[in-house]
Amino acid sequence: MKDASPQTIHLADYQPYPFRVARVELTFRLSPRATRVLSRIAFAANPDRPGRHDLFLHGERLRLLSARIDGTPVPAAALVVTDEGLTVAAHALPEGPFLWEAEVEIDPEGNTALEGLYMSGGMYCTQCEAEGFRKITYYPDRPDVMAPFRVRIESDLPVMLSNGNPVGAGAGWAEWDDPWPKPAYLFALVAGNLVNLPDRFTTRSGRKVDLNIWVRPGDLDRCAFAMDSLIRSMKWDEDTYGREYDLDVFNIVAVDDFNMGAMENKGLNIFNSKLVLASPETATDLDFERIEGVIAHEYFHNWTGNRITCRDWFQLCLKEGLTVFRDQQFTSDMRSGPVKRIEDVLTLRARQFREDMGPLAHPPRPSSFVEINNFYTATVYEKGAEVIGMLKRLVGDDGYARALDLYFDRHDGDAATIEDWLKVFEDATGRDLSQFRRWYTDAGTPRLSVAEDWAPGDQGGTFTLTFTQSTPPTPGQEVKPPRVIPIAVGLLNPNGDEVVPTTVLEMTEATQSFRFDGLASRPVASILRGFSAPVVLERSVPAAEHAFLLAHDTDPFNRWEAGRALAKDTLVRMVAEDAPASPDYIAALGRLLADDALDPAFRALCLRLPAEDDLAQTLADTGRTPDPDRIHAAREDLARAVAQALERPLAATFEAMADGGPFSPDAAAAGRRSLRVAALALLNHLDGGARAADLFDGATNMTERAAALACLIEAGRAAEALAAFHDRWRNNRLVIDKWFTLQVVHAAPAHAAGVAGQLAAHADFDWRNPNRARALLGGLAANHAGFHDASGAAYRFYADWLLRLDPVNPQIAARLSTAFETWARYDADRRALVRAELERIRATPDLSRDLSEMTARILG
Ligand code: 0A1
Ligand code: ZN
Repeated sequence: MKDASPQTIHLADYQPYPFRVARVELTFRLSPRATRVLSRIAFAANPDRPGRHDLFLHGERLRLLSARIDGTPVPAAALVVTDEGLTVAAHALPEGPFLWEAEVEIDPEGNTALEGLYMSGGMYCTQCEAEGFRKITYYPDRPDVMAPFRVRIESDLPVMLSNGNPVGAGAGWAEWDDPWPKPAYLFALVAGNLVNLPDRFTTRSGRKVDLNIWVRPGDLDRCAFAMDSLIRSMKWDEDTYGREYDLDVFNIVAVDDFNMGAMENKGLNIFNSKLVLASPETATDLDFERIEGVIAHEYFHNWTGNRITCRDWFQLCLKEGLTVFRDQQFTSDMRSGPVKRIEDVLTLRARQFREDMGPLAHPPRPSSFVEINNFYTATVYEKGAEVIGMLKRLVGDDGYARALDLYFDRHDGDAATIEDWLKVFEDATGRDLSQFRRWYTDAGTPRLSVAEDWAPGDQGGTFTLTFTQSTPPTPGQEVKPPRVIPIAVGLLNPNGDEVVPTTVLEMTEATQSFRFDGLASRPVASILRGFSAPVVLERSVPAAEHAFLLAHDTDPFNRWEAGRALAKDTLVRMVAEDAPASPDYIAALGRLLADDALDPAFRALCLRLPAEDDLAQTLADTGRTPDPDRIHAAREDLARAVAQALERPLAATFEAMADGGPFSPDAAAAGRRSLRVAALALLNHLDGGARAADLFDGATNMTERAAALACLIEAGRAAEALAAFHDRWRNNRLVIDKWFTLQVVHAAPAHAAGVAGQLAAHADFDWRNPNRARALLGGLAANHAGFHDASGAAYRFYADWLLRLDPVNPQIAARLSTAFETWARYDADRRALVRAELERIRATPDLSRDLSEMTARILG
């Protein structure tokens, strides 16, 4: 909705809602352009807000047909209706409990923003988080107002679903009852011509739960992996957290038009179809892993989010950080712990560090916002999870388990806060967490530097590590007091044996020293093992020490990190000093590649060169202006140098990792494929796409076929393959999304905007579909040198599309605008080009609240 003067909402202004809702009954008469919604809401005074109050109900884009209180129409003089809701004057309200009844009309087909009730491929579906319910009916649409819901759906569609348990159905109607009080953001309704994959789960106390995955008729053969993931998630949450499911049915629905990944509505999760549908031919291993993780994430929300929800949207990381942490633990248990940790840190650095170091930096628990949809960020999700990981490290596994038991006991049924969360840790463990709380309230990524001192002695030597922390200012937060930082450290002696196993040092001061006595010789320190805190470790050690750790560290994360440091060192020197690729780095990589004792997935991660955006950030951090073209060239040069030096072992690996047997999506098989395609990507620099062409023709799974196609695009010989790929998959939207993305991501930088322009004119570019818009625009933003091409063509193209998307789907436009968040890193010419585009966006009349907040913050 257009909003002339968007208001800033402040955490400090929180007040409880003046009324409680005892019960909600809704009837939906579905019709694409004119759905009728009848509501009956039982209100009573809230003792936490004494006094007499007006009744305010949120409501947007609703046509109010009638409103009654206790059966009597509300007098016009007592009712004020605005674009944001309605108010009934206190004097028109009965003194005791009362029943509100209203009828409204809404237009699901005209709802292109995909918030509230909308249509996707002929089916009705809803998205109510964060504030979509107010587009369905008048209601106190805030998470601290919780109530049981009963829902009746009337339509001639064969499948009609809502939250809770089914309580009745007949010709043209179905009724659902959800006994668990919930906030409106967890409401859901789906109706359409759907088919289901059914299954059954018996909980540990013996409750039989009917499970269903609902999809469009042609998609039924691609649901099995999602169902398997759901069953494993349910079992894992019982085994690991003692959490059991609490309804008779659990439904998942896949929809093609969805703004985010998925949504945890009580008993009726709604998913972006890309996070449900998978077969070996259509989904990559990464898709399989994401499906497993997101199915788990949404399921885990049943306790961390639904049974215990958030008091207000400032507390979003209470449910999201914890649920991400839980889904990370799950994936780690299902697959490889070390590989998962490396993947998570790669994502954290690529998304959250980038956010934290730019104009959009905010704390995991922000204290103000204009549009809450703009705060579903990497900081709230991923950093929110890291903060919980640190808590667990500080209080230990037992302390964590006790605190979580207390959290579920004490707060079941509550709308809770971060303070409640920290209090259970304090009460369960006796620790004072007042300093730790800064991780929630302060933005920015701390920098941690370290000095080493070695003093030999008769009784053995003393090794001292002195750490210094500082956090650069972020918007609105100039001064950053020191935080508690758990620093996991291990010490190795020069022959590679571990002399001090992993120890967690607790840093609380700005500068602090830690001593290790009685050592026979000066050790090599392995610092921040397992990435024990989300900080930037600033440590300049000789390349030989990184090589030593790459060969000997017993901590798999730091072993990988050492290789990464070598790769970054050589790349930075190639960019900044025109240095040649480091032969030492390449030799170390060769030793790793040949080490068959190492997990193939781990070796694949080591072969993956640092991303161009990561290098740009590193250069900017060290006071240099990143040149995207030079960065791109250096990365290509390094890949070629690695391929030349390691051609034989890479070729042997490529062959050895070929899949003989039937496809399995499990971690071991996926790890082999990831190593195979990592080798292919390097060899592609030597063979001009020859191997890729063979693999493209012969591949039996999408991981290999998509990797081969990417190589062919990079080698400039993909025309035929692209046509064949499109031809084969023209009816599969998810695969065609990949076809769009691959072409822009792998386009030569100078042509990226041109390629994107041609694709935008393609008949399949259905830009109103969020996945398709993201496939093309997100792909362009991911092509670092292409997006930042000096001509400014990509900036202009991208801004044009943001402006086109904004009136149709503001949430998507606002999310995509984060491509510009790093603009201040670059040279004056590029900065001027980006600024001009952002100013052009800002000056556009009727911009959404979402996009106007984002452009204002990015411009700073
Ligand atoms: N709570 C969901 C994500 C989600 C958030 C917002 C949405 O619309 C604005 C939709 C979904 C999750 O964490 O999975
Ligand atoms: Zn979530």
